[in-house]
Amino acid sequence: MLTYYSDDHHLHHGKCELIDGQLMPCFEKPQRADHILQRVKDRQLGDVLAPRDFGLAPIERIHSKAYLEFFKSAWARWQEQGGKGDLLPFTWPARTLRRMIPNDLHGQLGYYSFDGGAPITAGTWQAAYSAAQVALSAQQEIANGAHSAFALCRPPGHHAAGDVMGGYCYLNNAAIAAQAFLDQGRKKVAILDVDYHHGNGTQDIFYQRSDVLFASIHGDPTEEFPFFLGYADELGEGAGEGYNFNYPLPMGSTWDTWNAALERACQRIVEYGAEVVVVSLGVDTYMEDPISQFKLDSPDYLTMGRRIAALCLPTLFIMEGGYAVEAIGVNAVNVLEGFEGA
Ligand code: Q9C
Ligand code: ZN
Repeated sequence: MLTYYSDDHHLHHGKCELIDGQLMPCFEKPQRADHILQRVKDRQLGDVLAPRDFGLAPIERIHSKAYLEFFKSAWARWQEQGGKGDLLPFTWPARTLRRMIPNDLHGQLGYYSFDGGAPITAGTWQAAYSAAQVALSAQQEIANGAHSAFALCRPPGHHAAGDVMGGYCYLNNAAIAAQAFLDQGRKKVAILDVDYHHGNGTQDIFYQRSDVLFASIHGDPTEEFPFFLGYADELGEGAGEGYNFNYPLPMGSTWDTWNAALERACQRIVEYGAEVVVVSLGVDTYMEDPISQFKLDSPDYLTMGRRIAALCLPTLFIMEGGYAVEAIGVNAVNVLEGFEGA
């Protein structure tokens, strides 16, 4: 399997996030992708290629121009104001407030985000732009006939909606790639989101559409981030009704529970008649993940890959979360090796 990868992810390295009332070093850090790349090489998974540049057009199929313009220029505006640290939001248009777009930088930052987990730094735009190009390059590989490809993306994407960043995510790499398949003539794309967290951004983007089926296995949002989306009764809306499937699982879930949900998700994908599968590949389901509460072990990821391969569909793997940095390479590449039947 070919891997697409860009060193540009190093340009995004946020300092801190707020957890338990304390500023902690960001869990979403460059060493994550470095470890995965190392494992890809150690296991000789296949060649590692630099992305092509498909420009902004395929990104604009998912994200609004206003959002992209804001994201692209936010750091320069912050510098003009003499800003020193990372750019982080602190006020959001929550339930009692109006959804205005104010003039002020921090007002706009609140408008275009849903949490304080997505810091904008000097290189964040370039890193996120390159991650989207990595996803598009791997997508192109499959469009050209490959059975699978791996987009080693960072920062991740599945929490980002059309004009909202959050949860370490800015551009929704999986959604951008799924849309590219459709724009090239495919009619039915399935997105299987195996990250520990619900892919709220991806769900929102495709919620009213039947050309993308979204299935997500994740920590029950009554107990876990992102809290406000990802419940089992969210089945899609309008033309999208019946094309969204959530499998929230209790804290502490082990492989057997997780695997039963995977089986149900795979059945939906088969019933749908998907032509291609995009896997939002988070490995924060791992038992030693520092911010998550599932109990998958490293060999389980081989089994996961094998089950996904049994769908017998062209499969695009897009990297999402996973914060047990030492193990993330083994776990992510195990899915890919399991898929390939290793
Ligand atoms: N600083 C992904 O796995 N945690 N995102 C909330 C606030 C947010 C995880 C703590 C977790 C986001 C792609
Ligand atoms: Zn996650």
